This record gives sequence, structure tokens and C-alpha cells, in this order.
Amino acid sequence: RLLFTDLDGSLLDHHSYDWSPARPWLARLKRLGVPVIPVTSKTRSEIVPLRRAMGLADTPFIAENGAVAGLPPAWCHARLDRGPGPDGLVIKTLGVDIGFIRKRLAVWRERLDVAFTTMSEMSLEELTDFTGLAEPEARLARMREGSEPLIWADDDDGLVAFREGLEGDGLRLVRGGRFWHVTGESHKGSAVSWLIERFQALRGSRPLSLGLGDGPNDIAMLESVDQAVVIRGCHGLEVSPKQPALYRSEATGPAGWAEGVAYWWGRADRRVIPAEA
Ligand code: 2M8
Ligand code: MG
Ligand code: MG
Repeated sequence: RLLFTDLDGSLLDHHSYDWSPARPWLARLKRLGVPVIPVTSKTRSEIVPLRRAMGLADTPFIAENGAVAGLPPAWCHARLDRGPGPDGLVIKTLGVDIGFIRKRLAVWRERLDVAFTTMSEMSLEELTDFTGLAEPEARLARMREGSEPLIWADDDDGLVAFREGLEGDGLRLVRGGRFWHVTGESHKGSAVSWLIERFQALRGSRPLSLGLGDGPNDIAMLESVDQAVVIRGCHGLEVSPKQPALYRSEATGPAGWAEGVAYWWGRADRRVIPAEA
């Protein structure tokens, strides 16, 4: 079994970025040998220390909405993949370069005369105020490789034209919790499918996959897994994946995450759940 999860607003609280309500389940899943795989808008620089703190240092991750993948040795092909970097991870670029995204953003702002602020244009103080991140974390969030978050400051017609322009460049616009995110054609769903195929190629069997997320940018992921949880959001955005095996949590953030995991685990693996966390 594989578990794919969004971070902000899902495994992490939307405001405090705390994950303590999910701790007992994280410990259980670790004992059961179930990889918990973060699939997030966050950058590789943000995830590398975070996954260590969360006890997820042995599992892969997907960063920047599908633009970047980090693979621990067990997820690599001995002959096809390069050796790992200093942090023990093989990094795969699935999206397009941030330089191209930023150039095209400048072009469309000028051509369509639309207003928005990219994360790279925000001061560190604006970013910490807007997100609630502490300064060191906000610095890591700015280290983008394959996606640019932005705050839209124009009308809906402008947004439609902007999206069309980006699509002509092979770029996508997805909505996260607080930001819109501009990426290449890869998204959370394509990245998850890519990881499932890799798992299958390495282990010879197809895993049963569970996905959890709270935002519109999670829809593609929730449609690429066998079972899904929509975690009640703090942002009021609609999240309706085409997914028959769907559970909607009552609680928000990490409490809703634990509720969703318990829902699917309780059904499928009732007998293997240990009594105590
Ligand atoms: C951004 O991502 C969230 C996720 O949905 C959002 O759009 O609200 C990203 O910039 C990420 O790198 C950052 O850590 C996060 C902080 O809230 O915001
Ligand atoms: Mg989220
Ligand atoms: Mg996210």
C-alpha cells in the first residue's frame, strides 16, 4: 500500500503548520511499512528538513505541484538512475524551469495588462505575514525550481485570458490554499501516477493507493489513486474529484487527515490495525 498526501491544510494545519494530531497514525503506518509520500506545493528546500522532522526520511516526495520528485535509494533503479546527492536523494525534474515560467509571467502581465504579485516579488515580511510561515521557512519557500506561486489581484475575465495565455506556453495554473501556482504540464496527478508506475516496476506488483488533500490543486492526485479523502478546507474552495471511492472528513487539517486514514484503514485492514499507537 502507498499513501500520498498533500501537506498544507492536510497533514499540516492551514494556520499553525502543526501535524501533532496525525502523529499516532504516522507512527502506525511506519510500523506497518506503508510509505507516506508528501505531494505538495512546497519546494524541495522546504520538504527536505520537514520530512526528516516528520519521520518520513525514507519515503519519496513530490514538490512544487508535480514539478520535482525526490527519491530515496530504495525507489531508484540501480542502473537507470544517477547516484544520490549529498542528502541521499535522487532528484528528478518532471516540470519546466522556473526561469521560463518567470519570463512568460512577465510577458502575459504586460500583454494582457493584468495585476498579480508573484511570491518572488513579495518581501520576506509580506510573505511571513501572508502565510504565517516563520522567516527561515519563508526563505525556503522562495527557493522555487519549477513553479511560481502568485496572488491574483485582477478580475475573473483577466484570469481566464491569463490561463489561456499560459496554456499556449505549455504552462498550467492551479489553485492551492492561499496562492495560485504556475507550473509546467506536470501536476500532482501525473507525478503520483509516475511514482505508482515506478513502484510497480521495482516491486513487480501494483500497490493499493490512498490519497489525501484539501485543495483544488489536489484534485488530479485524488483522481489518480484507488481511494481518496477530501479534507475539509479552511479556504472555502470547492474540491470535487471524479472519484467513486471518496471520503470527506468532518475535521480540518491533521485531525481530518487522521480521520480519513482511519476511515480507509478501518475498512480494508481492520485486522492489522494495532490497538495502540
Ligand atoms: C504555498 O502553497 C500553499 C499550498 O496549497 C498555498 O498555495 O497556499 C507554497 O508557496 C509553499 O511553498 C508554502 O510553503 C506555502 C505556505 O503556506 O504556500
Ligand atoms: Mg493543501
Ligand atoms: Mg499543497
